Amino acid sequence: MAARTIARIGRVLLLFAVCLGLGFFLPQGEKERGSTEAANRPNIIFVLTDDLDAASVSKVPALEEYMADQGTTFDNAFVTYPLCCPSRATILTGQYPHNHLVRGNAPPIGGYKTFRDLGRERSTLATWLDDAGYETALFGKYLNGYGKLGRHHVPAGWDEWYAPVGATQVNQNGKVVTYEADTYLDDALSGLAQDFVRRQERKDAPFFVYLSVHAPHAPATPALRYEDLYEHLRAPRTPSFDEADVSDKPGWIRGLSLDPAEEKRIDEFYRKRLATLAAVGEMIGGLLRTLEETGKLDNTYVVLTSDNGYHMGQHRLGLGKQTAYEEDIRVPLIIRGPGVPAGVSRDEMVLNNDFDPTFLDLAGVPPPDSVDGRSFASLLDKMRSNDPASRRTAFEVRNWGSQKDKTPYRAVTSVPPYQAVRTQRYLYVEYESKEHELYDLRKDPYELHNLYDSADRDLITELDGRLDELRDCAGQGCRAAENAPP
Ligand SMILES: [Ca+2]
Ligand SMILES: [Ca+2]
Repeated sequence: MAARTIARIGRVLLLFAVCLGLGFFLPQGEKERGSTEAANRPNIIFVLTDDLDAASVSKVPALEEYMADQGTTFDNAFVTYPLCCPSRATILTGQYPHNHLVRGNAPPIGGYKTFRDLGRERSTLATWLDDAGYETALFGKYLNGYGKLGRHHVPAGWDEWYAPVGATQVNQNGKVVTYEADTYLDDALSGLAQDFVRRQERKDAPFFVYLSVHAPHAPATPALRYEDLYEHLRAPRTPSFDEADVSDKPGWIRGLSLDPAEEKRIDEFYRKRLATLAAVGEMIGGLLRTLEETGKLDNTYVVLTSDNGYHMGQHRLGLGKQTAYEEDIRVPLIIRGPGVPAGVSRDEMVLNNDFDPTFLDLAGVPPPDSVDGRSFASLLDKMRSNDPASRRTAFEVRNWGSQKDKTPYRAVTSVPPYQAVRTQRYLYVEYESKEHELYDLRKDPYELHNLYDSADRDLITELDGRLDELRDCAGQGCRAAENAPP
C-alpha cells in the first residue's frame, strides 16, 4: 500500500517535472535551464569497439538484429587518425589530433600521459554532460597507458568509473577490484553496465554510458561459448587483398609481400575477431532488455562504433591500422533511438570529431568553441532538415609516426608519417618522404591505381589547397575548411 502511494506520488511529481521541462509553468527566460528539464532529455549509450573495421559488422547476426535492423547505418563514418589513443582523445574532446595533441599511443607524443599532462581531462565530453545534469559512467578501456599511471585515478566528469587497469583488474570508482583469473572482461563490463542502467530506473536525470569494449582488438580471445562460431570463414579477398601490382605505391608498400603463413595468420585472426563480437552483440541485447524493463528504451539512443578500422591483407599489408586507406579510416556507425529511422543507411560524411557536438545537441547544450566537429543529430531525425552535417565534403587524415604493436597479432609493418585529405571523391596523401598517393574512389574504390603522377595538375593544386586549410584548422575554421569551397 505504502509503496503504491509512493509510486503514485512519484508519477505525479514526474508529470509535474515533465510539464516544467516543456515550459508550461515558466516564463520565457527561465525555460533554457533547470534540472527539471533533465527528465525529458534522452539517455545515450555509446558502445565503442576497439579496431573494428566497417565491413565486419554484417558478419555478426546479433549486431544486425539489435542495431542495423533497428537503427540508421552511416555508410561514410570515418576517423581522422586511425589509431586507438589519438582517436579516443578525439572522442573525448571533439577535436582533430592536431588540436588535442595526443599524436600516438605512447609518450612522449601520445598515450594517456600526454592527455593528462596537457590538462585535457579537465574539459571533456564527460565534464560537459555532467555539467548539463547527466549521470555519466565509463565502462572499459579509457586511454592507452592509463592502467599503469592511473591505477586509482577517476577523471573529472565521471559519476561512475569502471576502467580495466590489468588483465583481470578493474578500477571501480577509485578502488582496484581483482576478478577471477578466468573472467571474460567484456562480460564483466557488460554486467556492470547493465547494473548501472538498472539503477537509473527511478532517477529523473538522463544518463550517458561510455561502454568501451576490448573486442575485437588483438589478441581477440573469444568468450568460451563462442570459440568455434566462425570455423570456416576466411578474411575477404577483396581486389586489393595481396594487391597484384604495387608499382604505383610508395616505397614502404612496394617492399611488402604476403606469404602463405601471413595469409593463414590473417584468416585465423579474422575468425577470432568476429567471434569476440558475438559477446558484444549479446551485451547490447542485454542492455536493450534492461532499458525496456526499466521503461527507458523509448528515450535512449544506442550508438555502435569503433576507434579505428583495420586492414587484413589489403595492399600487401598484413594486420594493422594507421594507414589512410579505406579499411583503416572507415569505421562502423549504427545508431538506434527515439525517432531514428530503422533499417536505413545514410551517406553523409560523419567523423569521430562529431560525437561530442552531437551528444551535446541531443542533451540540449551548445558545444564549447574548442570543438572541431559538428552535430549530426539532425540526420537522426527525419523531421529535422537543413542540416550542417551534410555540408562536409572533406576532412583531414593524419599519422604522426609508427607505433610498434606488441600483441600476439601485431602489425608487422610500420606506417610512415603522412598528412592526407579525404574528399567525397578522392584520397590524397602526402608523406614526410615527399612521396604522394592519389586515388579516385569513384572509379577505384579499392585504391589500386595511384594517379598522382598522371593526374591533372589543377586537381593536385586543389587538393593541396584543401589539405593546407585543414592541417592547422580549429573549431569553426575546421567546419568551414571541410565544407565545399564557395
Ligand atoms: Ca583501436
Ligand atoms: Ca596497384
